[in-house]
Amino acid sequence: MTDMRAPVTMLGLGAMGRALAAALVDAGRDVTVWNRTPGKAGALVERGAVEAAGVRDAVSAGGPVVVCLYDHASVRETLDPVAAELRGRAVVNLTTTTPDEARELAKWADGHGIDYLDGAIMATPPMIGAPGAQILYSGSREVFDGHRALFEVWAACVYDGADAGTASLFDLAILAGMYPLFAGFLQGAATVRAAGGTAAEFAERAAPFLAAMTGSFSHIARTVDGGDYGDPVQSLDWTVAALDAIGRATREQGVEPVPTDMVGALVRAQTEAGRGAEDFYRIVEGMAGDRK
Ligand code: FVH
Repeated sequence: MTDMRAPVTMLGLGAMGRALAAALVDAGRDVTVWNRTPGKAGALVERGAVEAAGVRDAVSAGGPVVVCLYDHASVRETLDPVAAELRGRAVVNLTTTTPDEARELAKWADGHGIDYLDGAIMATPPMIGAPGAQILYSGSREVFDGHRALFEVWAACVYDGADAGTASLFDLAILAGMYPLFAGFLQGAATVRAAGGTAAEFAERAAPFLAAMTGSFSHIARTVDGGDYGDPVQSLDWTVAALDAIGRATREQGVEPVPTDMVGALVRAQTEAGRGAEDFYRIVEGMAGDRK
């Protein structure tokens, strides 16, 4: 069980680090903060945090060490010099890393007798402590269970198992869905704006439909996991025609339909291989090297 009065150290006061530290301070935790470039702790110190002059001072405050830095390399650069001080301690790394980078950090931690938990934040800084924020964790179960109440100050938490790379795997796979969706949304916004409308009126119409479409993820997932694309909701041939129409409508407004052309390339690879009557979702096999 987490002792909510126990100290916690926070390394990294970028936009996300500050949001995480602020939530802990507001929850009454005894928080020591450090940032490479001084001057970012002012508001936190006013609310009760202690600013440490260096990483060594920061970790000497005790309790779990939460790391939220730019990338994998900055985490190693920051933690390497204090590895000995961290022996027997819990390190929770919320920095975005690839699965292999997370595993490398877990191995590094193991070699120094450090208990390592990796975390992937599925939220933006203003969402921390608010409904809708989620953080995925994987790695040390003991650290997850031991500090769960602390994690719940930030967001709903999910433990994804002992492999430290799993949280990063899901994180970056989810973001792989978000960026093309945003790019497609922006293609639509550019098209509507070029026709004299506003992005705001486009967003009003797009949001309910796109939100409803995420309801089909479980059906798509069942099709992909089953590997049978023979009973299509939307065939690849039909999708070629739909994407062509979207491309023409976009170009009519002088906008380049780069995001939908990218989807078109995936679809055409399938139709050119003679699979036009199969389900659109079959493009997943092309991404995975078309082993079927
Ligand atoms: N902000 C967000 O919306 C996303 C949401 C999902 C998860 N991410 C990840 O969280 C990590 C930190 O993100 P951030 O938003 O706090 O990032 P920045 O505001 O850019 O701050 C970066 C901090 O990292 C420090 N830093 C950079 N390089 C080093 C280094 N070599 N040694 C020590 N510290 C370093 C930087 O320090 P400074 O530039 O102020 O001195 C900031 O504290 C990130 O992995 C996101 O992917 C956030």
